Amino acid sequence: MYKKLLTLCLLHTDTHILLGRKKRGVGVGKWNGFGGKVEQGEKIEDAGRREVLEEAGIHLPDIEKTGIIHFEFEGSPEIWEVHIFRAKEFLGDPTESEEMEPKWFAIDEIPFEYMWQDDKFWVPLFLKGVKFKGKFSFDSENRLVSGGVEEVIELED
Ligand code: 6OG
Repeated sequence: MYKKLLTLCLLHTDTHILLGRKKRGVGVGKWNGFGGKVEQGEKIEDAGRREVLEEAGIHLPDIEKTGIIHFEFEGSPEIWEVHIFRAKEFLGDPTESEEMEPKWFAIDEIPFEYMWQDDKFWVPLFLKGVKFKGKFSFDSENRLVSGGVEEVIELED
């Protein structure tokens, strides 16, 4: 098993979150936050801000880490460690890219049936404003097999 570091950033206002519909690659067609792989030598937070700029054309002056989730996929030797960030301040308007079609969703209209199956477990904690850690296992067809999240006081960098 080896670990791959990824980021996932959600813009969050008092009433809405910004998601993007993935246009290619793993998770195509699903609504998700913005993010991707952390490059060699890059700070995790900088990787998250870079991905939001690349995928949605938005500059984030400041982001806050809210969760860390480990994902395993049946038949894969990789563990994906995804660092989840909240951005409350942002510069620019969401712009469609080759990777993502962005859209604001009211907090009571989040399209969980068109998102990764783990999201309904941790997005409520994200919205509550607490920190969380979790672990989920998926089968080889990307269906959720097991896992869960819990609230924590502190997260490591
Ligand atoms: P690229 O392939 O675009 O990075 N990601 C997940 N997000 C959720 N909500 N659930 C999962 O369950 C996920 N697995 C990966 C991390 C993939 C992007 O998708 C996120 C990255 O932001 C399995 O480089």
